[in-house]
Amino acid sequence: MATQLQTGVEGLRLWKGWLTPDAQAQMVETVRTIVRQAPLTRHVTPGGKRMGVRMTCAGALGWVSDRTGYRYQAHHPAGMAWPPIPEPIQEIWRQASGVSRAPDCCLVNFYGEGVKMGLHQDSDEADLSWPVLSISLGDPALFRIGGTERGGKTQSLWLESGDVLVMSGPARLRYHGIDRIRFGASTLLSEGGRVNLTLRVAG
Ligand code: MD6
Ligand code: FE
Repeated sequence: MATQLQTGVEGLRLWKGWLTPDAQAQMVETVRTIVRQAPLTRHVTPGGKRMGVRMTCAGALGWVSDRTGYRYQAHHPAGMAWPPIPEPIQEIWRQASGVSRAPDCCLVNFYGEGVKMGLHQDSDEADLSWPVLSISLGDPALFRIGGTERGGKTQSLWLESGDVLVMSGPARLRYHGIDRIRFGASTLLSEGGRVNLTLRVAG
C-alpha cells in the first residue's frame, strides 16, 4: 500500500505512488479505451476562451463547458454516450475515497506541453459533500491549493505519476489548479504530457 503524505491541509489526502509503474502503464491503456470511445475535446469557457486542457469523461455524467456555461450531461458534445467508468478506476475510489457511494463521473484531463489549469473550485456537482478523488499519470504537475475564497494564501505540491489525491470535507471547496507540468519528465505516455483522472459523485 502506498504511503499517505501529510499535506498540512485538513481534508486533503495525498498518497504518493499509489499505482506502481506497471499499474500506471495498465491505467494508461484503460484511459486509452475511454478516449477511443469518447474523444478528447478542448472545451470553450463561458467567457469564450478555448481551454488548454483536453478533456473527456466516463460515467453516467460528464463535465462539459461551452458558451452557455459549465455543466454535467449524459452525452459527449459530439453526441455519443460517455463510456462506463472502467473497473480499475472504480477500485481506487472504493479504496481511497472513504465513502460507499460509487462515483458517476470520471473526468479525464490531458495536459500537453505548456498547458496549465487556472485556479477553480469544483462546484458544479449537485451535492458538494461528496469527495473528489484524483489520479495522476505521466509528467509531474505543480498543484496549487488556496482557500475557499479567491485571492487568499496558497500552497503548492507536486503531483507525480501514480499519486492519488482526495479533496473532502473542509478541503472540498478550496480553490486549486495546475500551475505547470514538467513536460517530458516521465516516459509513461509515448506522446509526453500528463493525464489526470478526477472521480466525482456529480448527479
Ligand atoms: C489536475 N485537478 O490535477 C486538476 N479537482 O489536473 C483538479 O482540478 C482536481 O486534482 C478536484 C479534486 C482534485 C483535483
Ligand atoms: Fe478541480
